Amino acid sequence: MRIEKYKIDDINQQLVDRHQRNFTHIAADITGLDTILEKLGAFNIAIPSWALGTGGTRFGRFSGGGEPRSLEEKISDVGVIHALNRSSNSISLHIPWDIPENPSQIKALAAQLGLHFDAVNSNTFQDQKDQKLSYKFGSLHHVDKATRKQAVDHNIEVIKYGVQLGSRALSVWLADGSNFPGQLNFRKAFQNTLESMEEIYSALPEDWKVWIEYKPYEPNFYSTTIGDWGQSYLIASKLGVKASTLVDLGHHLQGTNIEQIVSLLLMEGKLAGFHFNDSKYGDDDLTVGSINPYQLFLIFNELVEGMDDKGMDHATSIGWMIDASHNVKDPIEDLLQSVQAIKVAYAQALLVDKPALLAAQKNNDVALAQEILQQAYRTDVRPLIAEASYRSGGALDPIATYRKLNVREHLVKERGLKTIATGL
Ligand code: RM4
Ligand code: MN
Ligand code: MN
Repeated sequence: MRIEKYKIDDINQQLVDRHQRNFTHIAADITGLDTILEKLGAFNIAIPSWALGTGGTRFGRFSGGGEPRSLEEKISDVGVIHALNRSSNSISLHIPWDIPENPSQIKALAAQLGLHFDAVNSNTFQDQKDQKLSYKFGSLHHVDKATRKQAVDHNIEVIKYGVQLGSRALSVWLADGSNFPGQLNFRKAFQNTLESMEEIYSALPEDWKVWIEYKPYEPNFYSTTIGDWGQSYLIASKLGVKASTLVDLGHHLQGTNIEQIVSLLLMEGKLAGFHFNDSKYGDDDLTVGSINPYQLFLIFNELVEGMDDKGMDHATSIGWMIDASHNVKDPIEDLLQSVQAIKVAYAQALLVDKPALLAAQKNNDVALAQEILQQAYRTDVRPLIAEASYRSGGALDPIATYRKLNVREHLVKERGLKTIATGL
């Protein structure tokens, strides 16, 4: 399904007076308003192909209606999201959940909707049908060389798909680890992983990057071979300039200071980008900003400060992606909420009075430093996001517009009530 622009414009007309009042109110207090709106307009967040169907838990999956049944339909759903918010102009594929049978056709379809392909994700955490060797005891770290090679070859194949689609990065997340003390020799597991990654690294095209994700536990509960940012960073720095560390917000133990990790990775030029989501307990993959929006703001505060310090372009220097999966919400609404939450945090970070914060830090004025951050955090920046979206031809209120246009009802008519989505 495609949303024609005039339909969005019609609904915007109904909302625009109220929006103008709110926007004028906040705009009056903002210095550099146009630059902020331009930055917000340029900021896009990639949508993962696996988030467009209703997710499940290990106990079951309750499918929603009108879910995409093919890669083409997933791309079409990202097209819907992008038409509404003008901030989701790319899609990230997970191979083999989404094998592009005809890459040039897929690429053309995406281009028609103003979309391109973000990082491609490999998958060596599940055994696929007809797979020769099992990943039960790991993939790139496996004790058996032939199994490692199979996993390396898979990653190289994923790069090949990515090249055909115009992607520029391979994202690697490994489930490799152990469940019990004694199961694994940590050093050997690490060395094997490094060697395997070296082979993958040498297959990267000139202008490609490899992003290495870490995660402390699950599915393994005693050790994970790339379990934290230090281990990812170690591999990334041994590999070279094309390798860096990907931060998935849900992949930290409770209480971890993620913003500090982000700040240092950025300082070292080793921050690949993000998998945004939110969590209460672990890798919950909840809607971004639904549990701890202040943490998200603090992360963006470090990002903006760190990127500005290095003269990096906010929109394009690192990878921005959502990695979430839901079992109770309409996935499109959920993704619209996630993108909105990311943009809110970004806008708030842009509002932080940097010179004042620097001065407060210099004077050890702790109370003032907190005031400055919270002044920005407590500003209702939603009219800024709406204005940026409006100026780019998007909806003032993407979710309200999605509902008014009965998009899900149309999708159910088109695709049926019960569909089996691929992937998660
Ligand atoms: C993992 C990790 C990966 C994602 C899979 C589906 O926990 O976050 O990025 O590809 O889940
Ligand atoms: Mn992830
Ligand atoms: Mn995850």
